[in-house]
Amino acid sequence: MSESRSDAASPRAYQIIARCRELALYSEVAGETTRTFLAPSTHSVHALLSGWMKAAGMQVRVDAAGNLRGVLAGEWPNAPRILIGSHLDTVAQAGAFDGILGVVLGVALVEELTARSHTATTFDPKLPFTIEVIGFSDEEGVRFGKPFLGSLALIGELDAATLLLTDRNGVSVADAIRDFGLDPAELPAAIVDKSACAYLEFHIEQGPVLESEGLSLGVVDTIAGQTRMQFIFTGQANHAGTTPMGAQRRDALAAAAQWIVAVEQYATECAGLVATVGKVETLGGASNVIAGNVVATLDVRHALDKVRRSAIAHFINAAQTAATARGMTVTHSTSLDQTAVDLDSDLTALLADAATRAGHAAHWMISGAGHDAMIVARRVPSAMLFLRTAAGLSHHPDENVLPVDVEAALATGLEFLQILRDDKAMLKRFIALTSQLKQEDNHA
Ligand code: HGY
Ligand code: MN
Ligand code: MN
Repeated sequence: MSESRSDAASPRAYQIIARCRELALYSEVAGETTRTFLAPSTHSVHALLSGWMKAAGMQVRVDAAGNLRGVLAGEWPNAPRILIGSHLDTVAQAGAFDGILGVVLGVALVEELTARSHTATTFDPKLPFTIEVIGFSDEEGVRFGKPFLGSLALIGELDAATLLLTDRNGVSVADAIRDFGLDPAELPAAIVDKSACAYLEFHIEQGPVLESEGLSLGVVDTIAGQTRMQFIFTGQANHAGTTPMGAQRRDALAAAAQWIVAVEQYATECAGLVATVGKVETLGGASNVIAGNVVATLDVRHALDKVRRSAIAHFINAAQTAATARGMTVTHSTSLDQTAVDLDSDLTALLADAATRAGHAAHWMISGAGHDAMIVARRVPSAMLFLRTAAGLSHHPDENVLPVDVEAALATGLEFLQILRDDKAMLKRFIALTSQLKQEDNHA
C-alpha cells in the first residue's frame, strides 16, 4: 500500500526538520557535517537541545559518557520510564538526519504532550510514566574505531579496555571524556535507571526500501549483525620505474585490489550479505613507489550470524591468497563483532499498531545499519521506527526526509505513548520483560 506524499505536514514537522538542519551546522570541519565523539562542537549541540528540552519542562544533564539526558518526570517518583533516543555524532561529511532526528523527534513528542497539558504555571501532563530522551555521544565509532560508546555507557558496558582506546592523535577515550569537561569516574551514574521498561528509537531507514514501497514508515524486527575489521597487506616498497613486473614486485596495493574485487564478488553472490572496503591507506605512498604497506577496512553485515561468519572466513582466505600470490604477508584484526539483534516483538507490534492508529502502514523490515537500539536491547525491550529516506541516500550531505514522513512518525509516537498511557497491563508487561532481561543478564 503506498501512501500519498501530499498529506499535509504540521508546522511541528517542518520545525523538526529545521532543528536537525540547524544542529547539522555544528561540525569539527567547516562547510560539512562531521561531528565525532565529544568533538568541541558537541557542546553547542548539547546547548541547543538542552534549551528545547528545558522549555518543554524536562530536567537535563550530560552523563560521564557525554550522553545528553532529558527527563520529563511521570506522575509519581520511580514511575516506569520510557526511553526515546538516538545518537548525536555523525560520520564524516554526513547528512543532517542520521541519529539526530531521533533525538529531535523525542523532544518534539514531549513538547506535544506538555503543550497539550500546559497549565498557567507548570507543565503537568500527569503521565503514568517518565520519559527520558537520550542523545547518545557516539554510535558511529569514527573517532576510536569502536561504535556505540554512548549506549554502552547507558547499559554499564563502557569498560576499562575501551577507555584506553586511542584516536589517531593518541588521545584515549578517557582523556577525550576529561577534555570535554567530564569525569570517567562518574560513568556508573550514566547507567540507565532501573525504572526503564521500554526504548523507542526513531531513525531514517538509510536505504531504498520504504522509498520503493511508497511508504513513510517501517518497523524493525531485526538489526543485522556486523563485523568491522582491518587488514594490513605487507609487501616491499620499491622503485616503480626500475622494478620489473612479476615475481620481483611485492605490490601491497595490487594485492589489496585483488582482495577487494574478491570481497565484492562473494558478497554480490550471497543473498542478504553486504561487505564493504570503505577505506584503503597506502602507508608512505607515492606515485613512483610500489606500495609496501596497505591498511584496508572491512565492514561485513548479514541478518544471520552464521552467514556473516562464513563470509568473514572466506574474506580472510581471499586476503591470504592475494598476498601469497605475491610473496607477501597479510594480517587482520577485528574492532567490532556485533551479533544480529531481534528487537522486542511485543513492543514492535505495539509500535506497528500505533502507526496504524495514526493512519500509516508500517513495513516490517530488517535494518542493515547498526543502531543504538541493538545495545540498549540487551537491558530494555527496544523498538525502532524507520522513516523513509529520500532516494535511499545516507551517510551523505544530501541525506533527506520528507515533512509528511516526519509528521507520520510524530503521530505514531504520540499514539505509541497513548497506548502505553491507557493500557496499564501493557506497561506492566514491559516492566516484567525488563526485569526478566536483567535476571538473564545476571545469570549470563
Ligand atoms: O554504519 C552503521 O551501521 C550506522 O550508520 N552506524
Ligand atoms: Mn550512521
Ligand atoms: Mn545512525
